Amino acid sequence: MRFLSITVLSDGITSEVLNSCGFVIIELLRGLTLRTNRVSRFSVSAPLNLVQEFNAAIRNVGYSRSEAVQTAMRNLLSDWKWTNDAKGIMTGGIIVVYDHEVRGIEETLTSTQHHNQNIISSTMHIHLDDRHCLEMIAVKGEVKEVQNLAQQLTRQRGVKQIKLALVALPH
Ligand code: NI
Repeated sequence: MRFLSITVLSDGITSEVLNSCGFVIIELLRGLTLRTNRVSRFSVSAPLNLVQEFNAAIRNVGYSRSEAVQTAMRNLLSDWKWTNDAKGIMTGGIIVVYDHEVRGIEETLTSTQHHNQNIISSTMHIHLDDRHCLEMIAVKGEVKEVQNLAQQLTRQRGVKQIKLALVALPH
């Protein structure tokens, strides 16, 4: 008799399955569990070096890949939800990391910022290495507009990371 365990992608639910009849049973149970827990499976494409770094980092923390991706998804949702629910004038910064060798990225980022000059106070450009740049865009404005700007920047090809840090104006 062999003991096998499978981990099912859902809210941290792990099923220990006693298997004596081979993988058919496991697959059946997995299908059943997936249906009953309303779990969705999906595949993700990412650059190899990003995946390697991710795997090493989560190994250190003792996270499974599914748990780590779920945490990242929740963090992203709570970041955006926070700004979705917020109203009024906020101030802070948008940090954008991008690959300046991607064709057209510099022009696109510049023109996006020109179109949003009403909410941008200033931009600091830092050359990170031969290929990557970081822009720290200081913003102040209606939170919806700031969020729109961040979303426009996020969609640009060549943009690798965006962080939005906003605070309400003190009363
Ligand atoms: Ni640069």
